Amino acid sequence: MITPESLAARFSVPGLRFDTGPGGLVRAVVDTPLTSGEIFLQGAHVTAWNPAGECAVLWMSSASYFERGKPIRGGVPICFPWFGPHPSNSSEPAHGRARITPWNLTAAFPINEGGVGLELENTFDPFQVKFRVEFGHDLQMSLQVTLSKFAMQPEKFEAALHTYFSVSEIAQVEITGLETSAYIDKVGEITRKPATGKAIRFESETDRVYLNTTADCILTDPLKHRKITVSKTGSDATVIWNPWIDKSVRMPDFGNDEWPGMLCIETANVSDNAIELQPGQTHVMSAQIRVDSLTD
Ligand code: TA6
Repeated sequence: MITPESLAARFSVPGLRFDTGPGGLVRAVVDTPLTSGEIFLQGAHVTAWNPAGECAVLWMSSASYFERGKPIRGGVPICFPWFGPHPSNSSEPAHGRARITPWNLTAAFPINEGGVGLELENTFDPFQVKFRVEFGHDLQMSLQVTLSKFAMQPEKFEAALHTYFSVSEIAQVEITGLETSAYIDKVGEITRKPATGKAIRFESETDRVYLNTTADCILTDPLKHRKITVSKTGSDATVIWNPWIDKSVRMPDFGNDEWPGMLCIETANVSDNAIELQPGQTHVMSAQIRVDSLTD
């Protein structure tokens, strides 16, 4: 049985402790002069990260489940080995099994001047998966996927770091970086649309899969006097989502009035950009999140 005590006995790093969070789910908590954060073993799910002096960067729903086998709403859900509904079996969970399964903590270590890094591992046959997170002045995450060398054939997977960001007011923010990317619009009938040539602003439900893009995304939030840069490697798709009013009401683990305070910028390989591995081959997708003050 994995308990906070058994983890504390194995992993001793300045600024790192373990406790039992809501729903009895075990989590690691980081608190140093440089940064704070938390990650649940279930789903290897980052639920908080704040560089020193910054208000909450990641968004969490006040209505989130914290139950074994149910996804946590907010932070950084890991969608793997498929994205969205299972392609052929509706009884499978949306966004794959990774985010609702306990992961094994395999390493914890200090980074730079007061950060903390953790590595977690899991197996979703025929894939072995490692998730590495570094809580520091920036938030760095990487998802390493290896197809078992005993696999009998190449296998495809989809993955997303489904990051929820806290924003001042959805109508007051914009996202730049995707102006030249075509996208799949998932609101209503799923359609492929050309690049808009413009920054993304939110006026209604928005659910877009931008394809063939390695671009940084910049979320500018004037009322919070900050911009958040999401950089990535090993990712060719970016998903942008805000549920707006009606979809929020349909989600029991999402407060009806929470939609103006959040949006998702998801570092992904999905749809046309799904990854195919040969037996024994490894792929790494990473995301780096940085917060800068807006000079007035
Ligand atoms: O990434 C956007 C999306 O695929 C939306 O379609 C919406 O379903 C969202 O993910 C949340 O999915 P979840 O299964 O966590 O409710």
